[in-house]
Amino acid sequence: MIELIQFPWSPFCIVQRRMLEFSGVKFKITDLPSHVDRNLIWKLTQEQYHAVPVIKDGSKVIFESGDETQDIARYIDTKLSLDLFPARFEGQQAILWRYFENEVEGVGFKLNDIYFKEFVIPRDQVFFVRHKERKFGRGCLAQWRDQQKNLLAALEQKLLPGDQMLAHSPFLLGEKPLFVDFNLFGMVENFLYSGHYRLPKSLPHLRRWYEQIKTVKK
Ligand SMILES: N[C@@H](CCC(=O)N[C@@H](CS)C(=O)NCC(=O)O)C(=O)O
Repeated sequence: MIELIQFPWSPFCIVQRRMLEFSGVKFKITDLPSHVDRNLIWKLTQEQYHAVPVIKDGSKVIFESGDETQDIARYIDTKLSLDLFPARFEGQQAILWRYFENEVEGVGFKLNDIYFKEFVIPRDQVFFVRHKERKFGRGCLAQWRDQQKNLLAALEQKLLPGDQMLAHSPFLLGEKPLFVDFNLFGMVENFLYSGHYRLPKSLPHLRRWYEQIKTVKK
């Protein structure tokens, strides 16, 4: 059975989790015991990787080989014959998922992180703050809280092209979901994780798509 090692709120983990649910296959979810303790994946990947997601499938362990790869998604796609990476859409998908993972995720995670005390266990909160401040500077979480309105407006703008695409088809690139639909779902679901937000009313097509991609089955 495929095992997904994850954090429940991680955008990149949500992508893989939703793809596995979509496939209908039985799979196991293992949450890392804490934000700090990466020993499970460090051991599984023979000391090559400490981020999530990681997939274990029998004796195979799959994790991203680079910053711009989709190794796990492609593995799940091939193994479970999902056809989420058809050759004719390869270029369009490559452009879209980079936009979603950089532009959309880059704003969405800050809006969710503002509420980190509600989903990071107390023992880990200092490490969570340290992790963020090492990357984004001292006081970054308080700054994001102060900038919440502007960040929400920025996210709405970043999501607008998706809404415009979805005005013409049920899924981003046509009649059926492709990898980019799951990818955008992961970024959006991370933004919504705290439960403090809804998708903007100004993006009706995206809101309709969200309800579909959240539950769609192969
Ligand atoms: N490009 C990778 C990104 C993975 C990633 O950034 N994972 C985050 C969680 S959302 C992580 O584990 N970062 C390392 C850390 O938090 O120490 C992917 O698509 O899987």
